[in-house]
Amino acid sequence: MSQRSLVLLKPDAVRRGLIGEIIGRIERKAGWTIAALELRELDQDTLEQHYGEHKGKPFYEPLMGFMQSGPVVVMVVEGERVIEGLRTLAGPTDPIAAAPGSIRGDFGTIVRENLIHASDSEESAMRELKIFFPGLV
Ligand code: YYY
Ligand code: MG
Repeated sequence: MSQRSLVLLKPDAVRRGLIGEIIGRIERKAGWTIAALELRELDQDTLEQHYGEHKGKPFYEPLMGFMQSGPVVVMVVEGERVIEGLRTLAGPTDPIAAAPGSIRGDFGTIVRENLIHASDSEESAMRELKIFFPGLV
């Protein structure tokens, strides 16, 4: 079942020089391909659409600030069960709870600075792909 997922490599990943490391892990998964890739600075409006489900939560405003603290790699990854697979590759939201071997488990300590976003369901993927790549879907 081929799918598409929206992936963000967050400002901490870019600042720390981990783009190559993270993209390398994604590229090495059999049959997965990068369908789009761009370095972008995200504006408030785009981020409000993307993280709308979290509006009002205590971490929302700091998250908005963090996501605008530097450029982000915006990607579309395509392939077999890529939505679930990327969530596994990333690890759980809290990097300290994430297993070594996962991206968050290997490189993160702080929840907000957890390096990567990947769509959590087909519905989220459709919604997020439209926000970041309106011409693609
Ligand atoms: O989908 P995922 O990124 O794993 O987590 P979400 O629960 O959707 O939260 C989005 C984003 O918000 C998370 O990647 C870090 C940040 N965040 C936070 O800073 N503090 C929390 N307690 C929960 C989430
Ligand atoms: Mg999420």
